[in-house]
Amino acid sequence: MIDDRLTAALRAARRVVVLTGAGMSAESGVPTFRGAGGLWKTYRAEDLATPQAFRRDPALVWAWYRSRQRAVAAAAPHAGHAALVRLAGRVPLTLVTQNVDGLHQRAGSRDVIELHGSLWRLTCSAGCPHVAEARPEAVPDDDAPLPRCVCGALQRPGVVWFGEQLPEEPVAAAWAAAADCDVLLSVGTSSIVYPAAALPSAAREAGAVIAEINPEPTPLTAHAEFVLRAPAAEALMRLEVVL
Ligand code: BV8
Repeated sequence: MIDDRLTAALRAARRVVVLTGAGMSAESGVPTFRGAGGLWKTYRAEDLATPQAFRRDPALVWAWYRSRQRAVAAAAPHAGHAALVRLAGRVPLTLVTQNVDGLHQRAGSRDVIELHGSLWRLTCSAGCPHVAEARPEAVPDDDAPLPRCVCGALQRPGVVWFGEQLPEEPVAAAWAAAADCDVLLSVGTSSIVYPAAALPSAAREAGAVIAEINPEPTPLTAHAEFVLRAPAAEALMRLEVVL
């Protein structure tokens, strides 16, 4: 299952970047965006994950994010998250995630680079610097009053919506790591949302080899030297065995 050349590349790596997507959370029971039963199957991204959607109907957008907060609060990190924590003790690993659910951190991963923000962060829709943290044990009901910032404006989910710039610091850290890595491991992402989907190209340009863990092919597959056609937990635990 694990190509010896991948094992050798990981063992010799000065730095390994792991990029995760919603598929990394799937085995925790958190629905992906585009897969069967995915979130975008029920809703259209542009109807919910955009500033326009929030301006148009903040109550609908908050209801969607509150339902996702409840789903994540009820979920637990799986064996793949735990394997990744242990792998970080064996190889110099930088973890970059597109996920906003915080499951990597709950599993014990540290210094997680969150490209798309966090489901648990509340920021000000009017742009003031006040940031608050949502409490997983106390997610408000869908019809509860919408949260307000200390400045009086509505608070919004602290995630990156379509059409919004990604936060500068995480992007700079992720691209610096990709430019300096020997292996980039893409786990559980459809590799279609940019600029995150461009991170593997930055690693390849710097001479890294690409490995993809995904039960399905993606646009990255053709550019990956190694493809582990398996769910994240199984593949990451197999990697842990050989490293
Ligand atoms: C930007 C946070 C530019 C919110 C997300 C038209 C208008 C506007 C923008 C665009 C446009 N056309 C293109 C764009 C750019 C756009 C984009 O890329 N769109 C795509 C759809 C084409 N990008 C943006 O808008 C970005 N910003 O470009 O700004 C700009 C420039 C100047 C000035 C201003 C702005 C912002 C993108 C971030 C959007 N936010 N999420 C929230 O969570 O609600 S995106 C959302 O999709 C997730 O965050 C996730 O990160 C991302 C990608 O999804 P995946 O993680 O890959 O999940 P997916 O369901 O797609 O795939 C799951 C995979 O897992 C599958 O492959 C499946 O096979 C696999 N899997 C399933 N089970 C398992 C598994 N793998 C392993 N194990 C398993 N068990």
